[in-house]
Amino acid sequence: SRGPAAEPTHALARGPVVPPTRSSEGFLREFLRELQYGQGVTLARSSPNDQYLAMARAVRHYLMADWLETARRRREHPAKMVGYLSAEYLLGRQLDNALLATDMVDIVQEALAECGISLDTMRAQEVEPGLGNGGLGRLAACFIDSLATLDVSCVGYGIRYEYGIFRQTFVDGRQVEVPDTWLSFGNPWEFPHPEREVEVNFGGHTEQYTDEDGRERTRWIPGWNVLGVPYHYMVPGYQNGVVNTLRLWSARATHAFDLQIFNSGDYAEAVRAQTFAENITKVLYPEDSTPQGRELRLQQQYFFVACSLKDYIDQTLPPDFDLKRLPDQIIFQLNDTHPVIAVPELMRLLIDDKGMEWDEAWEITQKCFAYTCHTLLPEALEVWPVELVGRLLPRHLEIIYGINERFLEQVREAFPGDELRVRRMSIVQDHPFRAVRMAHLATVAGAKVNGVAELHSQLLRDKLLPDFAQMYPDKFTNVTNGVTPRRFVRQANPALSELISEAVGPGWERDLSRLSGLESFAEDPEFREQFRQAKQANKERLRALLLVRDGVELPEGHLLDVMVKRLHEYKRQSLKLLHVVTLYESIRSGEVAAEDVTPRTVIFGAKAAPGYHMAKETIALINAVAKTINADPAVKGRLAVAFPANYNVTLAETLIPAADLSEQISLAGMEASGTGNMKFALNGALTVGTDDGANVEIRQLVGDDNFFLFGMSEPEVAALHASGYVPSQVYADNPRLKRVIDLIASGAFTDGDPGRVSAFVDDLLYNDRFMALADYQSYIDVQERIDAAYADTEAWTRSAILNVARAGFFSSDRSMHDYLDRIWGAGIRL
Ligand code: BZD
Repeated sequence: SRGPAAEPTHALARGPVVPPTRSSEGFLREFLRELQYGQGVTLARSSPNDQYLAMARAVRHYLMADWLETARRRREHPAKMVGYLSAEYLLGRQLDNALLATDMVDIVQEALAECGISLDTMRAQEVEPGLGNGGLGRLAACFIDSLATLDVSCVGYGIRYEYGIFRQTFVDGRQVEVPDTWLSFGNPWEFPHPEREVEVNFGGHTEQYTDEDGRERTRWIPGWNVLGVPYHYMVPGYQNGVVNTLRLWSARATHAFDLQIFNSGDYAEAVRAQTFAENITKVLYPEDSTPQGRELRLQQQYFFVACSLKDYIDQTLPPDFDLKRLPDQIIFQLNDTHPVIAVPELMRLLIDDKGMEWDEAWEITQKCFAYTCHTLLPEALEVWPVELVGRLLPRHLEIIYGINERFLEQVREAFPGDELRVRRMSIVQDHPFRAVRMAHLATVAGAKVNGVAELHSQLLRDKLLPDFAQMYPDKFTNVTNGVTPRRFVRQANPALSELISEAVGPGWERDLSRLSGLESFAEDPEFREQFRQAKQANKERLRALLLVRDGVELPEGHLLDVMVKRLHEYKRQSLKLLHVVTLYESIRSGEVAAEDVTPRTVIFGAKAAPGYHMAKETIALINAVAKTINADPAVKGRLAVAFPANYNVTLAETLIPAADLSEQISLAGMEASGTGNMKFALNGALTVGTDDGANVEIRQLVGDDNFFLFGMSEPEVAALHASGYVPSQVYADNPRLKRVIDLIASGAFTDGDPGRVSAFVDDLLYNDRFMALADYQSYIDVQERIDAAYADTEAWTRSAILNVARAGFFSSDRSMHDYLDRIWGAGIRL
């Protein structure tokens, strides 16, 4: 039951939630109260962490009335809701986001100044919640931001990992992972709700029984269970009075475990059980593209979707709700296949718990889910061994078989006699081992299936799931990704934001199409000068940060060439490295005079999955090359390489606004979309990129003159594959490339030790799965054009401004409108 036992008698207790006064004095009062009564310290004795926690809580007060009011409004006017199911949310720091959403920066700055505290010091205290690997997790964070800003009813469901993505350090240039202890100094942004805990079952077996009406039924007798405790996070819209909720689940041992302690007297054994339960949400898996099929990961996936469905059905819907109407109330968006086990879970709830018949349950289920695919790499598609699913979730395996049986009947009906097709499409594969193909399950169950950029959605239909596209042509659609302009322009780039506001007026943060108003300013020399000054200010801010953060001294006046993203062979950091070594070699060999070279600093940022050997070798080689080049007086002032460790959202916010050149150089047909590419364009960097993912759309919008395209197109890549690609031949035929690879192979960057580079070199020469060598010459050529283009300052600035003016499409607000139009359908109110 909720609410007080008796009607309150005092007016204060009856009244609405009163937000604190919006003034620096009002904030000061909240801050000091939190410091003294919350933290239990005086200002004089408080540490920066005390101050940060107190001020974060004080900021939170200004969102609370809106949060409660948004929840009340959504309860009283029930519109269809989006349940965003994602195993990852790469949120980034919360403080600035909250200050911006409440428009409190100036007020807070003034109040803190009265205490002798700098806002920047407070900002630096926060450890970002790194509950994601990369693009997929960051996309989820952008989407919930946009849904709040658009006042769409949405709950984000996910996992509260105790340890997020590892902190990357370098030891002798090699990546060493350190646990991310983001919770160790306290987390002022979350609200635990232990009273809303739910039970989640695992293991055991199923049995048949006959119910009172004589119907044959199945029940699941679980072997063990854990509790899920929800932690709520505020998701504020941008200065619009809306605050949605992100609900992250944390695993606890059940009370049954406590009882075992009591009964068995074996305390140590009982504590082990406790630890076992809590392991489920202990750590984020750092693999971003090669799922390892680990039992704990399937436990995580089932844990969070079981918690979320149960929470929604039992706690969010009214008690007497008729579940036939479920599709009118909610659409669960599946962020990749990670939450797909929710499909058999909903079937189980409807059939076993609510007594529905299969066909009715399936009709409902198919309307409640939609699936977003984020990859094109076949090895990234999740499959779960049947043995494992059967052991962990025996009832779900039966339901999956039931879904598959009926589905394959339909395939046979639609394509009689085509047993090969039946085997290709089956949700359960036999080879190379019996396993559940989660993407097939998602595609069969989902009302819609979408890719994340036009090209990706096309390739999804043509190459990854062609049989399904043939069978269900109307299921497939595209929604091109987007990024939130609040965090990635307004917050990350105040200098540019001010310029934009002066030029096109206020409000562009919520309607990014207004950036088109900048178009004419590209022709205005005075505006161009101001634009350059903003870029310069951002470069200086980056210089200052890297100096204290990494002890790195960036040279001044260089073209800033930035490649930041997860380390993966398909993204081709190796190709960028070949370019760096090419520049170096051409100066060293005297082929070009140092003074004729456009001064350039190349910045890398990338984490490698801890078990991904080649990716870690690449990191070591980048660091080795950087060390050699930065120490060589022959290239001093002309070429520098920096690789700050632990690239994350926080670093991105300073790095991206400072960049001149954005590296988006994946092999065409491999990068589903990319979202960093959008952030760079919106911050006035020019892109050097292949015709891949959302690069295609960026180029179409900003225009060929303002984008540096190179490399093979996807059809060309396919043709080269088909005709047989021999990288060693490319090497043999290109003297420049040969010199570069030979230099690396000689050990010139590894203290004369060729052994440390042989894995890298051999792979390029004899494997090169992602065809870096095939695109090498084209890449070198385009980089030469870039050097020349950068020398023409006015033309470069003009192009940079046009990138900003024409990139408004890449707001995640637009992505959300597209999901509403193409996937979520009517009934979701704006
Ligand atoms: O998703 C990325 C794609 O590689 C990008 O092209 C795309 O822009 C973004 C957003 O759609 N995919 C991921 O980031 N994938 C993962 O992080 C991931 C994590 C766990 C398991 C598998 C993949």
